[in-house]
Amino acid sequence: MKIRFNRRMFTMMSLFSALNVAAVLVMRTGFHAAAHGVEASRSSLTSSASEGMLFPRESESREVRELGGMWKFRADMSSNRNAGFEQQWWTKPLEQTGPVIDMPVPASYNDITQDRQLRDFVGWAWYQRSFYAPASWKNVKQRTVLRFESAHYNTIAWLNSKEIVRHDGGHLPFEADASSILSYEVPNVLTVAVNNTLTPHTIPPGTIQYMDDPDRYPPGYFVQNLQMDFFNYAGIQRPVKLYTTPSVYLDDITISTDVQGTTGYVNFDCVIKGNSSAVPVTVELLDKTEELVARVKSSGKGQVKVNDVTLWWPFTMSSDPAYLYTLKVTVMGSAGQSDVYRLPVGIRTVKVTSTQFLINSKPFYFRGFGRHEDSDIRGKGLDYPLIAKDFNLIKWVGANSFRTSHYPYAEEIMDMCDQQGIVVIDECPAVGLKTKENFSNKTLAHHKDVMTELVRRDKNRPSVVMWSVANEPASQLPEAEYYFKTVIGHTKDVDPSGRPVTFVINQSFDTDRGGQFADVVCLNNYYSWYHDMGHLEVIKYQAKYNLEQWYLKHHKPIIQTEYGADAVAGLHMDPPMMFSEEYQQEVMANYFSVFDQFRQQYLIGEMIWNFADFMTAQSTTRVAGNKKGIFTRQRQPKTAAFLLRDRYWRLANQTGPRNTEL
Ligand code: BDP
Repeated sequence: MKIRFNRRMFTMMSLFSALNVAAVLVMRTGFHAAAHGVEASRSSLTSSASEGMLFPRESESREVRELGGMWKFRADMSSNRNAGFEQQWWTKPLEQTGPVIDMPVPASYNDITQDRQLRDFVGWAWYQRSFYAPASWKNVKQRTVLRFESAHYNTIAWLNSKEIVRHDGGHLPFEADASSILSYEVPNVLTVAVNNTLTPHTIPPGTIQYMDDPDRYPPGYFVQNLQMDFFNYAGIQRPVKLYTTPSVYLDDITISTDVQGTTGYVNFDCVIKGNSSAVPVTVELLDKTEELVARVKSSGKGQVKVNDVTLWWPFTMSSDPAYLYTLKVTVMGSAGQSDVYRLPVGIRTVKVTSTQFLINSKPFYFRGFGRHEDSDIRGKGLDYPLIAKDFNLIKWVGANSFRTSHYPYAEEIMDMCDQQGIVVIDECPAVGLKTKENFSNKTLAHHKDVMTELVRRDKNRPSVVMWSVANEPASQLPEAEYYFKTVIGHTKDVDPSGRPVTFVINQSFDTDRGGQFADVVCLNNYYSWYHDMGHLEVIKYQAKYNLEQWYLKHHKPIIQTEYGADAVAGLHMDPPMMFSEEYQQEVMANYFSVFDQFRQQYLIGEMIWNFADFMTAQSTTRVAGNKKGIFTRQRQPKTAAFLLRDRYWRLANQTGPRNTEL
């Protein structure tokens, strides 16, 4: 991606992280540094990490309202990208600052217009909209929370010209209590600035490279280099919501489940806020038909016992997969006002041995995908028709799992996984940690924050069976050893349910230093694609040798988390050549023959790269994006999809009762 900036902008971007840029800009416009600077925003991140982040769900005590639709939008195209801060755009209607366009929320802004500059824009993009708050919200006995399901990458939001929240990092939610800032008789104005700059210390990292040669580049020319293989889509990509709770409310709940014989156990730990003294909490477990299974009164911590439990099983492992109970939590507030929150709960266990991955004590074989949140026009914007289509395709193929490569997916997607029995390896956005700088203490501290936020968000989900703390880091570097020991250890500390933790490796078994800390070895390789090009016959040898060596080294189960080949839909070549549909099929068939040798041993899964074609930065190896999908970007099957479908259903039939007719 090539972007033109002047030298001053480059200096600021390269010297300071996106967040620091905000701080510098604000200081230059005369605000008090301590209140608006880096330290202030860091501490607000830390304090928000200590609060709950329960997905907003409606109930008799809670209202949820989405602020979706067309917002006013202006990318700050000023040469230093500083105009928004210099002119304080959050203090006035955005259209009074200059030209604005309509921008849908949620969506990435990059592919909405015909403007190449906006597609490849780096810097602050400004959004604004107004809304009315109903009079019923003007009530001291309740609070109204403003929530962003995510915005990419660094965000500052102002409500009625007052800064209300800022957040460092994409793909994860953040929120703030808006009660004291809301207006009632007049419209409320919400302004949001989002900066997509990636630096060596952001997750994912990136760099700005300055092109100094005046004979070859215009003055001030530089490029933003990505260290990942997907387009850096940006903007408010997931819903913005307002939701209410009573003033005494359930802030967080952590559950873990266990099974002994035919009895299930749900351990719960509630955090109640809004009252200094302990308040009574009633926890009820309801079955699928809303029948009461058990009721426990406590001060927030306890256990629910379920006789003749119906377990949460992955898709195709039971005739009734993905069974969800509802944990209804009622917090008794003052003056008879109670808060009610309903958490879907799947009762299941997860265990890893040296050769197996056990769900409910049964061996689980991951038949899945690496995926992306990616589609035409929307970029990474949340889109319900796309979500529904993708889940239909996942099940049509007979898959039972995917990895959220390479960042946490929307909670609306995670809900579908819980409800449909699709097992998830939940990955954080640490993709492309390649340099020593990417393993600095600064990155490590941020990486730990990100894992805390991810676990806080997804800890109660039955579909999530393992955390992935990174994809393809330079794990051969000496720095990587302490780094992965620390991030994996931290992730285990913050997830009391004890899920296994991994990261995805593309280094060689004899140089990698991080795999020793992972519970499962996850491997990516592209035999006969990135090397031995065109030589399909080497796959059987190289894939076999690699699996054997990794197992010998760690004696841990292995998942092939990526393999595959690009295929341009409709390009046919026989004998197969690279980029043809036939070549993609042959790569798969050769890998399958190796997988079949190790499936009964220690190979516990295969995830093809990728579910669908997706957009990347421009390069000679990419034909308008990465074409390794078995579906096109428009979700039409390539021939490979039929091959995979044949295999996945065959494997499904060997391992358990399937619940869909072929
Ligand atoms: C792997 C990466 C993935 C890429 C894929 C590829 O994990 O993000 O898209 O290779 O090159 O290295 O297709």
